Amino acid sequence: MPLKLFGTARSRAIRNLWMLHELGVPFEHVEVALGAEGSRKPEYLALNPNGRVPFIQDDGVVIWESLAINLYLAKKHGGPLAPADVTEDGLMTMWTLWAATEVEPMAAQAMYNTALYPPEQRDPKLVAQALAALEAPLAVLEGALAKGGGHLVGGRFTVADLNVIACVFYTRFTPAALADKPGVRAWYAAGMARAGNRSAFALRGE
Ligand SMILES: N[C@@H](CCC(=O)N[C@@H](CS)C(=O)NCC(=O)O)C(=O)O
Repeated sequence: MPLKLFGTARSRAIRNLWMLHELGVPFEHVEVALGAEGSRKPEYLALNPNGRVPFIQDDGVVIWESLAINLYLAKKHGGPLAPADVTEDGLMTMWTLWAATEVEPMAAQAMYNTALYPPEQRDPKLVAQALAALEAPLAVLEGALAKGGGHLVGGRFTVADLNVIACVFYTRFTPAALADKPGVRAWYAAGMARAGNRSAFALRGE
């Protein structure tokens, strides 16, 4: 049975669609919507009790958490995106958890309050607060990319770059966040231009 990915492309499932296209792994995409009409229906709650997407079913196991799914896929299928050894594995896990904790929450706050919430619910104060909180981690990222020759681990594009770009993606409605980060901008643009990324984002019409 091929791997099954559950979750609409207009959700964090886009991260896994990107990864699966990079790897060229055959998979079935189950376009589950968000909430009561989708991810919270009993048949999906039975697979992911969080009621959220994405999640995968692979070899009889269900794995949720979009960024963890990508680390799993990298290690399972190998190749240049995957860790070559335990040191790279540690670094890729480090960058992934860093993105999930230091970047994603604040970037999401900026994104929702700039573009995704209905206009009357957007709070510019929260956007300013989020951008201020992102300054330090994005400076760390700029420095790491300068040191790493434009990549985070191993001098090549890996799942670490993919997972971190997937979180930096949430700053796309607040370009001020990256205004003084030319290294981050170039790395982000190169990642988003990759063939695997384009094939995945085509599913969102982007
Ligand atoms: N940390 C989780 C977050 C998953 C998540 O919040 N998914 C959203 C879509 S991007 C969702 O399913 N929302 C619907 C709901 O919570 O009912 C991950 O990265 O997979």
